[in-house]
Amino acid sequence: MSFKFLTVAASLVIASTALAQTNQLEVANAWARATPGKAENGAAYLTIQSPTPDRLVAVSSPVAKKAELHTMSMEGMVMKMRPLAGLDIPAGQPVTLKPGGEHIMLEGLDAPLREGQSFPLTLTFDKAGTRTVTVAIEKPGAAGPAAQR
Ligand SMILES: [Cu+2]
Repeated sequence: MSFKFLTVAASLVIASTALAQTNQLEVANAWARATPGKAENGAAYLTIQSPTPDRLVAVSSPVAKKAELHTMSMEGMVMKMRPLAGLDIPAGQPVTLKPGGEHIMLEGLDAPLREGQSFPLTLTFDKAGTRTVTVAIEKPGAAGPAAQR
């Protein structure tokens, strides 16, 4: 008589993370559309990722008199923009500001945003403090950032 021992190896598969581990809040892929000559306003877009919950509370840029966090939504057939007091950044989940949604409004541009140029943008977070990123200016009507640089 022989017993067959089935050894159930409780194999704890520890998934190795291929993703870049960040231990602090990061802002990436900041971009804006070029603006036509007389436009006084522009918008900037970017992606924010944080390992811990945080909140974007203020934005500023030297190229505009005022920078504001905005949200955009359809109300009936009309696109409406509203200022936001802040934007929550959940832990570990990238938050992307993009055309048609949340964006950073640049009001009172000193000069048109020209394709190929860039400008600095400073974001202030509740916990992570400030981050200054370089915003790449893409062509008018661009749908997203060009190849990551
Ligand atoms: Cu806006």
